[in-house]
Amino acid sequence: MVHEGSLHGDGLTIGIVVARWNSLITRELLAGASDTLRRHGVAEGAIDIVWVPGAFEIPLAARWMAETGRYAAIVALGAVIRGGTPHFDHVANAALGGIAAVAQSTGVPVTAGILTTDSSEQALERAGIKAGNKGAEAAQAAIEMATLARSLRGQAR
Ligand code: INI
Repeated sequence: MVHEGSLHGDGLTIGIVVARWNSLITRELLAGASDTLRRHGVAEGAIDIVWVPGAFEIPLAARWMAETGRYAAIVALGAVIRGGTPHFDHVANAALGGIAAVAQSTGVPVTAGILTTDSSEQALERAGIKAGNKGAEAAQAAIEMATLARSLRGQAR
């Protein structure tokens, strides 16, 4: 038997955690994520948005959200830019490693819409200007993982 998630978001409640740092870019990621969720059937009232100061704070807020039991999946949005960040590697690793740890330990999918780029220009390109929108991709992945979880957990042994 083959299991895979669907892109039907109806009935799902999805959390979005988004960093204010580089908000010119993260607002575009948020727009892409929200639009994708709605276009795949997630109800407007079933999307909660949580703002945090920076990407470093995303994992803790994602954990608090996961622990409520309210969300089928959580979308993490941020932009860590090497040019402007002497401690780029630490912030990027803490954010990405942190959300992976939250997903693993809580069982709630947390998908990665966190850009890690060399420049603001590259980040903007990946936030909808030219090379896709990483927020939209992460939103789609959240629906796929939430529906996959539903499918797998619904299976009897
Ligand atoms: N946070 C980001 O989300 N992106 C960045 O590029 C960034 N830079 O450049 O430092 C950044 N720093 C803030 C960090 O995430 C924390 O909010 C801060 O250190 C307070 O804990």
